[in-house]
Amino acid sequence: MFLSEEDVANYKRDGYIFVKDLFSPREVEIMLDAVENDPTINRYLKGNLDGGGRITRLSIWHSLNNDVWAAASTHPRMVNNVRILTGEDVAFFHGKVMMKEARSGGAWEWHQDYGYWYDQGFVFPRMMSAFVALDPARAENGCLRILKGSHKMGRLTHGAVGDQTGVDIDRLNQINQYFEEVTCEMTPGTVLFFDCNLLHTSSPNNSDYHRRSFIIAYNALSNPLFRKKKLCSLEPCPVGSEDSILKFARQPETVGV
Ligand SMILES: O=C(O)CCC(=O)C(=O)O
Repeated sequence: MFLSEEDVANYKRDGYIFVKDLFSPREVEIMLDAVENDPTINRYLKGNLDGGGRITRLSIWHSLNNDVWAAASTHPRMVNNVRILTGEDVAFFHGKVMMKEARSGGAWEWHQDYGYWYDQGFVFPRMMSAFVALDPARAENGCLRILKGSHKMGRLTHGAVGDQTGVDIDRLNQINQYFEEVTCEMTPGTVLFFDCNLLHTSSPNNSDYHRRSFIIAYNALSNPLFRKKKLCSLEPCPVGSEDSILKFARQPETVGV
């Protein structure tokens, strides 16, 4: 479950790496149960309009609480891989559950995460996201699409698109010919680790299938924040136990028939 030197080299070259089945079906089942029943989700829920006027719903928080989301964010399979890819210790920045419900979930415009985070005062782009598929993610239900290697351009200019922050579309139309577009179809439990300057987007979900995911953002400990309001922890992300997610099971294990 831990990434090799070759994986790290591929991540640096491409700006992303998939780890298939990083979380087990049972761990995913517990997280999906929490999407539907954990009050944290409703407490931090908000809706943003995409460029086409559709709502993208997400729930986002900036601290580790006593819940399954903290267990997943601090899980050794997660934190140790983020440390391996970053090459140093990391802090937890935020966690968010992306809803992308069947027939209603809106799009995410082309952007780099550092297009958002730069303005929050992070000095260097030493940051990454770990995208955990909770439902099967496919082209038809609006899975993530990325431009392989685009992180190497550094941060591009971003502006407002609906309620979102999107990359300058004229520039995108000029540069996209230089990169391969990868459609990130993922099975539940698979994790996509990606660099904060990797360009990515997703289409609306017009299908009959939800495409929910949990995304955790981490910041390298060596990356200072110059704003007084510190949205990100400055401490090393704690590392939990191997069975930490299972402790949040509310229901008996589903027995296959
Ligand atoms: O979940 C998605 O479709 C897009 C998410 C995204 O772009 C982000 O969190 O930066």
